[in-house]
Amino acid sequence: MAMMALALALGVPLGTSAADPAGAGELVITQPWARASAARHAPVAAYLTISNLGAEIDRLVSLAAPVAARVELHSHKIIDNVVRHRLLDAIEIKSGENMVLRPGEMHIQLVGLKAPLREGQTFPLTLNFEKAGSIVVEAVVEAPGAKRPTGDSPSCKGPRAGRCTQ
Ligand SMILES: [Cu+2]
Repeated sequence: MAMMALALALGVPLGTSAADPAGAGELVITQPWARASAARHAPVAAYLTISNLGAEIDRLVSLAAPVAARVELHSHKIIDNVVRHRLLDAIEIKSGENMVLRPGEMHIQLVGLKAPLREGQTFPLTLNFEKAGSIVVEAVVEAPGAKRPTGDSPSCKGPRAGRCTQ
């Protein structure tokens, strides 16, 4: 109890502890959002920003969402006027870096949607990092062609944040 009171007094989030190894991963995920489905079976892209406040590099190695059969990391390049998406194994986030996934660049692809995503709904998206472990964020669905999120989406702080909506 005394420990909890101390943690609250210091503003330390519960669920993390002072005993955690320093620099083992301090990742902040902000503004997770996705585009609504344009057609019933079309894949949908999702975007977010990963900030590495820790002292060490970390890697986003896989993702999952209950709304889709598969969640992939893609690069986005235009070659001979054709948009090419390439599957990435992982994304590295260096210490102090903000990795921004946004339309026309690196993105998350939701493949095999179980139902079309509708503007205004939210869904949990799990990011699995090599060092920080799993972080679950609640992604907000924006209009089909949206270029950016309309409002402040919920964000989540690692390394062991679990499911969070604040
Ligand atoms: Cu893609």
